[in-house]
Amino acid sequence: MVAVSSTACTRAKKTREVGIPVVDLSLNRSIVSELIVKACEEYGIFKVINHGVPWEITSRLEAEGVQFFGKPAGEKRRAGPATPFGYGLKNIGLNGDKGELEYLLLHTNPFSIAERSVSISNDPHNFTCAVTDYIGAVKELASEVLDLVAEGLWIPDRHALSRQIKDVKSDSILRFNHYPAVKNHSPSLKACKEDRIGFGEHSDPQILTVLRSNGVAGLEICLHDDELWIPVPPDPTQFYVIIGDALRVLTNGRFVSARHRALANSSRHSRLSMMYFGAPPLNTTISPLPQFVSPQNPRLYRPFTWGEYKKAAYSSRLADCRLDLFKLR
Ligand code: GA4
Repeated sequence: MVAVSSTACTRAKKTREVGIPVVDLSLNRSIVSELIVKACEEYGIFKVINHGVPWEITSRLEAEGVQFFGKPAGEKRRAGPATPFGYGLKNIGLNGDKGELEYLLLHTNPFSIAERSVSISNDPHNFTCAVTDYIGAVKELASEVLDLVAEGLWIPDRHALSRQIKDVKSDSILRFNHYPAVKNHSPSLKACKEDRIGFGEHSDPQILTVLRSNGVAGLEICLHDDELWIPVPPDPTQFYVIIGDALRVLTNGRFVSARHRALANSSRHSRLSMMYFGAPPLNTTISPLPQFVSPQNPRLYRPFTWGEYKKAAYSSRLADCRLDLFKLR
């Protein structure tokens, strides 16, 4: 089904109604691993249900986010500016990208969370616990997904991928994005929503992202480089897994790292999303795994360390195709 919409204040914009794959983690393991591999090859994103992350852990972290973003602007600024960690308002990254949002970016290192929590919350201990519990639970989910990926791809070492994000020196990140509600909600504002970007088009540099949002829409993905943006329906009780550039490289391009964006909010309600970005330690080499390289499938990327890739990411603009810098052909 194809739905093409245009509004008075935008160029014609195409959207297509496509179902994002849904993977039920409670099903038979070999079926699940096959479904995940297929979703990673065709979409680079899928929804997981029966994921095992307790609702209390998610809702407690969401409450911390709501509390923080509800504070007066001056208080929030105490946790910023984001360089790249901390509180950010409209400025994204270090090279001039902007979006209609505010955010909190945290490294998942426990010491770093405890240190930052002091400028974020009036009850730093509670904040630190909520963040730590959530990271523990989504890291577990991400690791399980990576083990299933390894099984589905017949990677001999079934923990080769999950080990990278479980490492104590892992460079994983937690992000809250807050897209404020639209005040004086009017039909004309709604009509213009497609002109306004909350968080611009990009692919995530890491291995994989576990995304959870409240019930407000906004996330879209672009499939097969074809300019069609597909809305990702919000589902507060479930998680979306998004494949990052590092996993694309490890599979020598067999998996796609989904390009996605968030539209600016056009709702009376705030949109709050929480993303865990699973990454290896900085000195880890990212290189296509041997079983994905053959005379028929020559190596597509030169080896690089995660630290090198991160540096390239922070020297680029959000929409840049950073992986091109590491391509061999
Ligand atoms: C995209 C994924 C994560 O949100 C993020 C982003 C980071 C940032 O906002 O600081 C980047 C962006 C992200 C990729 C290119 C660079 C770095 C902004 C930007 C312009 C935290 C990440 O790791 O890369």
